[in-house]
Amino acid sequence: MVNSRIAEIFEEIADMLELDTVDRKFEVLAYRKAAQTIQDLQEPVEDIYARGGLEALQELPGIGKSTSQHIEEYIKTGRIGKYDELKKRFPIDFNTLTKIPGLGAKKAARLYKELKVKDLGSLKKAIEEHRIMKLEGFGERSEEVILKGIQQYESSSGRMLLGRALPEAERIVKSIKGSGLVHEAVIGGSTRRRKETVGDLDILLTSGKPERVMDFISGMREVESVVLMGPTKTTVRLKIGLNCDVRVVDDESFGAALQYFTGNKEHNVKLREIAIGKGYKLNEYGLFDKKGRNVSKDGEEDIYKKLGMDCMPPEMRENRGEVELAIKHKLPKLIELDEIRGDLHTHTTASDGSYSIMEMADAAKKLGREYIGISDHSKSEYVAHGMDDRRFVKHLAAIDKANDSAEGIRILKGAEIDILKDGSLDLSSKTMDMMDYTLASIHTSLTMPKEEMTRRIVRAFDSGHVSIWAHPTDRLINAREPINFDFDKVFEAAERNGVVMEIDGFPDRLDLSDENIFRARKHKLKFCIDTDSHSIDHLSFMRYGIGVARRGWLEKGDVINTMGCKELLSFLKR
Ligand code: DGT
Ligand code: CA
Ligand code: CA
Ligand code: ZN
Repeated sequence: MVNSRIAEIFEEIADMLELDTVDRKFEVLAYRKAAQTIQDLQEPVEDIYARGGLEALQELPGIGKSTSQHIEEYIKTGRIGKYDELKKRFPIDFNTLTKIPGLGAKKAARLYKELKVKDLGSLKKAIEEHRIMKLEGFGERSEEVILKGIQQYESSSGRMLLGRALPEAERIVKSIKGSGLVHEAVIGGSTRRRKETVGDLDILLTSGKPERVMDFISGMREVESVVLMGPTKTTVRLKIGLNCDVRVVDDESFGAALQYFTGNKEHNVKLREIAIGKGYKLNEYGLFDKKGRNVSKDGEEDIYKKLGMDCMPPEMRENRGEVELAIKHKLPKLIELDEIRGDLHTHTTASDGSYSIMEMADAAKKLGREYIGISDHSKSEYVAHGMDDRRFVKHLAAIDKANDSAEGIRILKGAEIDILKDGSLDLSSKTMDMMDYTLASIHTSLTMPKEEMTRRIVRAFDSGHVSIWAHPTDRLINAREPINFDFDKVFEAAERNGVVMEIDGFPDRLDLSDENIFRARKHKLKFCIDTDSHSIDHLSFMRYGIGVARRGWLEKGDVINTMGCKELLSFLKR
């Protein structure tokens, strides 16, 4: 997709500008901001340009005169001159190298200058030959760190964040439906189960004209090439760097095929065994009785019913005990997106967000939210313009003022407060007491040993000033490992102090993860599903948070932001 490519180019321009001998910090920041905006757009940037030209582009946050001209240039010519020029000076594969944990643009550039390392291959060779540890300021330890980073990069690459894969799958399904050639078009596989990363997309269709459908698909603008083309099964390579399997089945096989292409393999195997035990045969074409008749033509629920169980939501189909519960008719009633009434983790221009308090509130209202909590950073997040006590007091007054003039939405006073290295919090109690609630989170010293990290977190909770623990493990999917701490000790401290566990819906975070939600559920803990929005476009990330929560089997009653505002405020006051 053009959006991702332009965002990538802007990021790389920023990487290269950072290497310049003169300080170009502001330009660098401008390109990074522009990259973020383009990446977050909900529609193709070509469409915005087609509608309103350069002016429309410049209305986007962080897009200025020169970045809008670059976008125009890219749309018209497929190139950006400035990028090509810089690339001549730095022929380095930044896109890959900077994704390796432990290796930023600056280090990559030094490795190029001194060792002619320009891509992953030459980097591995330099490590093998121990040439990096001989460089000044690198040493044996950084060679190890880079090596570990490469391993992490290689084991994770190939799986795409759900936050990128799902919108792409939805666009594809929409245009397939628009072709008029299909009866049904649905997303299956891990995307339908809302797994945090996706290996490939699986799309299931029913149609009387399978060959014409396959032709249509190979010509779609999202498609880069055809990997494999058959009359009922096609695999295409998408421009965003993901494969997509498309299968066409007959109408009467639809339910069985959807069942087959949704549950993970272990779930499906278990179901097939149960089918055999009941004298059936289950495969992607149907549920067949002893006489070979397809007895399930009424969708996937019917298959589960005929096998003697309730049909569970796709997010549960991972063979984690759901089949056993379904047989006993004891499935939980999972939380739904429309039960969410507010969002408690959002940033504004007061720290590192792109929009004002009022703009965020208006956007949240449009999504049907009844309240929005503003939670900007505290002072030790200085790169994010975090605020000290003095600035916070003014900022809280600004929230009050915005709240007075806001209609149809309540704006709550919060903060995202750093848990410092020793476990103390980054704001005074007096300032925290002026807020409706606080988020606390860790952003620094992430590699502390387990015991020390556990003490740090427990001490923060025991202060009695933490309402919600934000993005608890601090992992970034495919990019940064989670912090190391004793789950049981920390969850016990949370229980003791009434600290709520956040499920951060930001696609790179999804933190707590589904597995950690399972761990947390062994304790008496409540959860809060947030978006960690830095822009109005991020407010819709709530659905990813809901996906994880459902994969962790959470119900409405487990999640505090399903409460109405009044009830929530009295809950947070305890
Ligand atoms: P992914 O693509 O790695 O993120 O994960 P999935 O779950 O989408 O896996 P994928 O694309 O290999 O397969 C799509 C669906 O097909 C998946 O939901 C399970 C099903 N499936 C794949 N292989 C088998 C198999 O050997 N037996 C059975 N019963 N089902 C399978
Ligand atoms: Ca798949
Ligand atoms: Ca597949
Ligand atoms: Zn944070």
